[in-house]
Amino acid sequence: MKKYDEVKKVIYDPKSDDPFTFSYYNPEEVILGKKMKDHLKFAISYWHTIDACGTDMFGGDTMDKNFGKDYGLDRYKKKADFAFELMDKLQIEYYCFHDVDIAPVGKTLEESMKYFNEMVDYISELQKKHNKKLLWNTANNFGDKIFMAGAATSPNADVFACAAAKVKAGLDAAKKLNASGYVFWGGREGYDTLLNTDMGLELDNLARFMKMAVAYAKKIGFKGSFYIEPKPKEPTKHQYDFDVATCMNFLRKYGLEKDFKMNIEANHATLAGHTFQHELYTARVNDSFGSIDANQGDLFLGWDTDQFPTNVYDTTMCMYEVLKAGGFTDGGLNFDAKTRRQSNTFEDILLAYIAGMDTFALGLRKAAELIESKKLDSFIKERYDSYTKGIGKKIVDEDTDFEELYNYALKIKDINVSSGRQEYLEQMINKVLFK
Ligand code: XLS
Ligand code: CA
Ligand code: CA
Repeated sequence: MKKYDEVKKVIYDPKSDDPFTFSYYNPEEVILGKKMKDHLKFAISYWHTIDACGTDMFGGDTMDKNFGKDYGLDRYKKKADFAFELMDKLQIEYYCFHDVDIAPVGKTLEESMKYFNEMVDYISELQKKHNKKLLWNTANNFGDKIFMAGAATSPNADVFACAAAKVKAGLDAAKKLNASGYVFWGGREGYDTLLNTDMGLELDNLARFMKMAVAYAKKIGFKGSFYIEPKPKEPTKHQYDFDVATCMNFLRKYGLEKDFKMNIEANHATLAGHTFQHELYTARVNDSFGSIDANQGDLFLGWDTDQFPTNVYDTTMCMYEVLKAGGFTDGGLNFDAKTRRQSNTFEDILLAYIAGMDTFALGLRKAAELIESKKLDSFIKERYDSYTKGIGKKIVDEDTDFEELYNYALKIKDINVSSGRQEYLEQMINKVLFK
């Protein structure tokens, strides 16, 4: 197998046995009127790819991503160089980061901001040189011990202020780097026990925080999308942004539903007891589909393992939803995924991204086939046909009431609910996937 440095650029070559080629991802190929690269809008996650070294609860690093012996800013500059070279190799156009991913943390908040701003300038140059774009950035408002009881939902107002300072700096960076979006993932915004929690105040404060972020973005002219990223648990026992439906309820309560779209992560969907498709569909019917964190969990473990996506069934149904939602606008597919602890070489990073990108490319091809065949659409249309005429049409048109329905129902002679044909439909999907 080739060494990392020997792989200059991963290209589409479906007939090749070389594992450092794409078998399904052909960036310029047009599918349903759009190039694959524009359908998929792949991004690398800086935290997993550039920083994470394999540490888990039971053991330390299995990989070295220090890039030499330098400390401080020099090391972070080398990391950034590596990130942009990796994107070139993989033909990936976008990236995503938390503030602490790209710059060292200082002894004070002021020092951290200085490092952060210097690295934003450095990355801004790399972005131009390599012709890359920032899909979204965010603040790590959960790692430091001051955030142990939350950030915007902390019982301590000084913590709220520090969190706000970090998001302000992040929005300034988003504006400077021309990001397409900014993400709010709840971090430690949740609770472990209600015995010490004022849930009403915490939720009100979270909304106040988000309103201030929206106002500041407007003030500085940041035009990207704001996303909220649902997750049911981890790190707290109960997160306030549990799933898409819970987030929608929160946003609507505080009048924020026009300002935020959803960034939906596959592994978070399954942690919430939903399928990935359920979360995407819920966002679509609530006009809140925004962006995707592409990964997969391990259902046997039940925690947030952030694995690279290799399940074609899931990526097919995901891309089906993306196509149904009209495709990405500001959003994209961020690989919020890390190589397994035992996949600890730089070659593994390339192989993991190739697997993830190809799995999504294959999913896109299959989803396009499903859409073009119209089989699912016409089955569903027929199943709900009773709402297109007679009393059903009156229900849909809101042109009836309980009295009319009472009189109507009493006269019905025979009700025949048609078969749901689940097995037939599952077999139909298999034929599209495996023929
Ligand atoms: C953690 C989240 C996080 C967000 C960004 O589980 O996935 O990485 O995507 O803060
Ligand atoms: Ca995520
Ligand atoms: Ca995750």
